[in-house]
Amino acid sequence: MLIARNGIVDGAEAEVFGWVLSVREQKTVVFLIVYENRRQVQLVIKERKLMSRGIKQNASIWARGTIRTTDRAPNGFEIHVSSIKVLSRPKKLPPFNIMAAELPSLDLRLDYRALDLRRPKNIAIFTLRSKILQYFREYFVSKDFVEVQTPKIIATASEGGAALFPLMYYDKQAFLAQSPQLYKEELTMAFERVFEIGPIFRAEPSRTLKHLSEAISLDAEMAYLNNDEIMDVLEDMVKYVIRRVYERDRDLIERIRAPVIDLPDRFPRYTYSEVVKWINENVEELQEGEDLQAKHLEAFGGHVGGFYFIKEWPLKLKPFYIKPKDDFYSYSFDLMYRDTELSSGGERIHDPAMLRKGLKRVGLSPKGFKYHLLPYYYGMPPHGGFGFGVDRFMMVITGVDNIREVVLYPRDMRRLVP
Ligand code: AMO
Repeated sequence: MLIARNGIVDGAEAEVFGWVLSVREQKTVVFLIVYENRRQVQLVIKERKLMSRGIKQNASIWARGTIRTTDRAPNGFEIHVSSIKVLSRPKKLPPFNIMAAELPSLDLRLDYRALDLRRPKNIAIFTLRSKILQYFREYFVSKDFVEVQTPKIIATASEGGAALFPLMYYDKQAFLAQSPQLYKEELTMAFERVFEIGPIFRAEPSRTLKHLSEAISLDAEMAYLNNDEIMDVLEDMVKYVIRRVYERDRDLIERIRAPVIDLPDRFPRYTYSEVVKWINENVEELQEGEDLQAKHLEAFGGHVGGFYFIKEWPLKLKPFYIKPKDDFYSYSFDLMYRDTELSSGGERIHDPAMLRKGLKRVGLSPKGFKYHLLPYYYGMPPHGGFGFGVDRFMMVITGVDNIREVVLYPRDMRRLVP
């Protein structure tokens, strides 16, 4: 907390509470870079008796002094210290220097995550993450959506049975929610347009750079829109947020050294069949109906470049609630950035008899979905929406190649602490 009387002007008195990022000692002067509220402030100590306080990296301090404006300091000013107190001294030598040019392994950094988060790049990444969440909300509020929170302890699967975390709910079996899917669909009955930003839990035995056991999903669901109109909303949302970041947060982007993303006028939209045809011509033989594998998406994503949609997937590759287009294809889409899937969505079935058929198609029992099927008999509107991976989007925006870098305390197959 910087308290500057009369603002940041040369000669004004200021007080700082913060923690020490670095200490640079010279013969007649000590420079401290202190983080106060995620911003760097340079403190200059010239008085001998203050210099001998033994202030180290990571200590929390209070200081008072006079502001001097200068181009040499971060943010254009430094504080010439007249009094300084250590409020908390590190008790141990840290396992790594948060200012080191060479990074320790991600595993070691995650073991000491709270300390690792003090690295300037991390402070920038997670400040940006917070801003981005704010921009998502801004977008949805401006489009008249209602923000909702749906239960995370649930009784039935939504994305298929395999990837659930079971738990005991008093004397019953329950699960952690894989997605707000069924609730957000039901909520279109009353609210027409809803969105939620919350955790999704996936017990996927995958050890990739893009999968977590607990991820943050931005889910939107809207009544009365068709597949292409839903893609329009998703595309508009992504563009809004990226433009906002480049308008407002250039400093954070620079500190992260993130690549600047080109936004085309329109994200290209390919049907699944068009992609399969391209794979057959350029990569290897692939049958209609087979899922696209990582190597296919790498090749196709490399060919297209940035953002693009793959739409109208075979029904058999999509969950039970997706609306069939015909016997083989569906009204569905994935939003991709190169080879990374950022979002999937589509139109949904709103007829109860068809929904029962959908459940049976994937081997789920309509009995288990009794409470979800109920509202469908009372005038469920046609609706659709998407789930968008916030952590994956952060990977794209920051240019990191491991999803764990953009999550405060990642959860994966091997990590449950801290
Ligand atoms: P899906 O399962 O494709 O769709 O998830 C939507 C988006 O969430 C992100 N995501 C993940 N991110 C990190 N780790 C994971 N394990 C993980 N799983 C998913 C991805 C993905 O594109 N109910 C549908 C959405 C809908 O139709 O509205 C669903 O959950 O970015």
